[in-house]
Amino acid sequence: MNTAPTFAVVGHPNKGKSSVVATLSQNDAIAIALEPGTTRHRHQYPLTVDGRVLYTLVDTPGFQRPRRVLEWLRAHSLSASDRAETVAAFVQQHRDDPRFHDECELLSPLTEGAGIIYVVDGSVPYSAEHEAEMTILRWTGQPSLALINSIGGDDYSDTWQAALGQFFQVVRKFDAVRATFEQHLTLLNAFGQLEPAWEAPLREAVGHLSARRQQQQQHAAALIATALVEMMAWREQKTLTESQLAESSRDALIEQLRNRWFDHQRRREQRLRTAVEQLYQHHHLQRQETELHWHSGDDLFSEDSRQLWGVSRGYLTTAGFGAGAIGGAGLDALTLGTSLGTGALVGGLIGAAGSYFYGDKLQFPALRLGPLGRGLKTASFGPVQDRQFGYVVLGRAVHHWFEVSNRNHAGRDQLRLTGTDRHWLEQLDRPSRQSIQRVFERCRKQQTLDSAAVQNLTAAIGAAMSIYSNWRLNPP
Ligand SMILES: Nc1nc2c(ncn2[C@@H]2O[C@H](COP(=O)(O)OP(=O)(O)OP(=O)(O)O)[C@@H](O)[C@H]2O)c(=O)[nH]1
Ligand SMILES: [Mg+2]
Repeated sequence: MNTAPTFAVVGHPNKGKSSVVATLSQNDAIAIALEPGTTRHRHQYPLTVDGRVLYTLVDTPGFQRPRRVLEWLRAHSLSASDRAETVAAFVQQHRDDPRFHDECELLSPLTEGAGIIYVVDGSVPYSAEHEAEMTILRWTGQPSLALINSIGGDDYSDTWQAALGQFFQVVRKFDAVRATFEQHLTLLNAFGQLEPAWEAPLREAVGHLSARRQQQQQHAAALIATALVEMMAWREQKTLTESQLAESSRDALIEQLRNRWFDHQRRREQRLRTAVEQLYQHHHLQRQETELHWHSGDDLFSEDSRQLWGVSRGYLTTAGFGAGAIGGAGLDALTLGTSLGTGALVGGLIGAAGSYFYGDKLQFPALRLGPLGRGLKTASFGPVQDRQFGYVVLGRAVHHWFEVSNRNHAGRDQLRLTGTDRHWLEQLDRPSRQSIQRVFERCRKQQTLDSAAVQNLTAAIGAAMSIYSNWRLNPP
């Protein structure tokens, strides 16, 4: 079996070393901050897939006294052949010397065999003060790669490129905070070229990471499918005795169940968000998103949500339902049945007017009492009858998945989810549309779902995710 390589990320203080470590180890728990000196000690971050370490990154503090170190090295080296040993001797002798604490921390992993990832800021001009530290790194004799990470807006990468080329085997531009997954893989391949012993393990690492990314997408589709089915089919229920029913006002009962139903849907959507974030190892993500919300007083989504995420009549027609089928109640509100039998669903017939899609003002059907069973009644609210509900939830979920799956683990800014144009889903192929719509209809009518229907739904969501990615990565 191949041994997994280790890379130490080194450089000046505050140039994005920890950001590079976070990106390449896909770990969003690493401290990254504006203040220089954020990283005080070396720390190893392995990247594991299925319990197997593919490679390890070592985060280190920045150089503090490189010229003094170089002076010492020069004074103690007899010839070019003993340079690596001289660096090791320096670390050995200065381990407890507070003046060289940071240098010892960053040089130790190199003396133990780690490869070098040297990080500079390409948005500030090159200066010769870096030459001492670059010389020290060259003395270690380890395989080396330099990354030009631009923190500010200016670009001095050409002069950096020329200077770094004198000291490092490979020089690349790499945006520590915005690098994509593909750029991450490209870097691993470049490292494989540096050191023959690393070629095979890094090629395997690229293979494992790519395979995991595909599995993550499938897993995310399954998470979204499960949440959608639960949300579409959700009913809020309350069992009442006949006398309780007689005492409670019908409006208050509806209000109570309706609020519970909305709360449940919001919480369920949040749970889906967290599950997708965990899947992509974003454990500390700050997210801002408008909650699923409805106009108070009626049960339809706000016009905004519809505009952003709803589908058109044309879409629904091709999903296997005539345009005439689109009209319908928002929520099929309150049903009353005995606690022993299933609730008799009260179909609400709603008049249509005004809204962009079908604009019904929801009216609750008259309360209907089922036959008495031991004096108990079950009042239930839901499932949702608004056919756009599922599309709004789906659109929001796919958008969130896209942002999370493409988010770099060095990002510490808030993830703000705002809407996008709704027409992307309309590129979905007809069989996928039908798979989605079929499940929505079965949930709406409280019919049971077989596993094949859920699998088809998952596959259709997978197709929707690909369309959305394509549309975002290659805008028309
Ligand atoms: N805009 C932008 N900011 C970056 C980039 N890379 C790093 N930063 C910011 O620069 C600051 C320093 O980043 P760190 O990754 O903590 O740098 P470091 O080299 O580990 O710093 P020390 O541990 O203090 O030596 C942080 O505020 C980062 O968000 C980048 O590519 N673009
Ligand atoms: Mg750091």
